[in-house]
Amino acid sequence: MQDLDKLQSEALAAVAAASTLDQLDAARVAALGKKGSITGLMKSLGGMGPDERRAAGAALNAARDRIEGALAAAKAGLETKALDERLSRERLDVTLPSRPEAMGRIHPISQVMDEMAAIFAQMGFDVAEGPDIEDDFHNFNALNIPPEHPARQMHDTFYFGEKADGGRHLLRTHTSPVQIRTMLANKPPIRIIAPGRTYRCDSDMTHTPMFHQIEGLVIDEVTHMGHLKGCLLEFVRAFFEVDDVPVRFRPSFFPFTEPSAEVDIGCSREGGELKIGPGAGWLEIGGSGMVHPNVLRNCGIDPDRYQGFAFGMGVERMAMLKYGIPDLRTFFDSDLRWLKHYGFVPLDVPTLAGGLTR
Ligand code: 2U9
Repeated sequence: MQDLDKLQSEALAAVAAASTLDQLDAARVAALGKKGSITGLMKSLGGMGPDERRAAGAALNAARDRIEGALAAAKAGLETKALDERLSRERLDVTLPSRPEAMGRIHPISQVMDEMAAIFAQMGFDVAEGPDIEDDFHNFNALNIPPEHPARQMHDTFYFGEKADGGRHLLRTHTSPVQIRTMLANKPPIRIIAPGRTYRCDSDMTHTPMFHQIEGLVIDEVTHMGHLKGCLLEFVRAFFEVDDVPVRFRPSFFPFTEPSAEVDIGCSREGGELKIGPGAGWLEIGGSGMVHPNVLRNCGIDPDRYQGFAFGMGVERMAMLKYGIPDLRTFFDSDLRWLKHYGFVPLDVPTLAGGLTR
């Protein structure tokens, strides 16, 4: 027992010297393990007389308590140190952008639809949406397109099987049913754009079976053709970021508008490159007109009191013109090299104040 002070000092020194949890455990085993130095002294208690054992036992218990206390304190200290080191090593600033760089790109179709929505939102239009799967009424009848109209022929429209009531479901051939649904559900004044996917059974160099349109509709008591032209003029100037784009209306025919006009914008060719702005050339960008009284009537709106205009544009065509994309079919190839070239950085959200495209 004369060794106790020495063994206790050695054990406490080993605990103090441990700089890792493994070294600390080794110090514990050396003193208090099965074959440890203090445990060895505990075993010698059995060979002592009662008085001697009481005194030695108390001294041994005190030594063991002291060593255990030192072990617990050292363990807590080492664990805190290890955690601090790990936290500083693994520190993550969640406010930083992803690294090494933002890899994804926004598809030009999405970008152009966002740009168009930003321009029309500034003019006070709401964005309306509707289902891709429509019926004869919303896609055709309500739009003053009679059953024998060419647009209803099977070769243009993707039809589903016949419904129980004899009607048919179909993939919408334009976004116009969205405006029909809006007029059926709301009273004028109405001022909406309807961007989205449309489908026609047609596929060649300049047609894909799925494409995108953006259409606009304004209905109130006073809106006339002059407002239509002003609205589209404002739009093309903002969209092409050119101040003096000429806009020309050419008389046309659509079943859902009367009068109707095709919309052209001025352009020139400089060394083979197309430039939007004043020049000798004209480019068609869409169609427009005053909403046909029959269409208003079909939607429960009194054509003797209300009137308004509508227009439609193809999104792919607008994207090709603005960003010089030569081939329509490449929009749907899912080619990552193409997307890296023509796509947009996600954080560059188009706004009029910040510039549509920086
Ligand atoms: C309602 C009333 C009228 C939407 C219109 C056009 C003219 C038009 C084409 C442009 C290019 C389709 O993608 S495209 O081929 N669109 O020429 N669209 S007027 O008129 C409407 C729509 C809804 C209730």
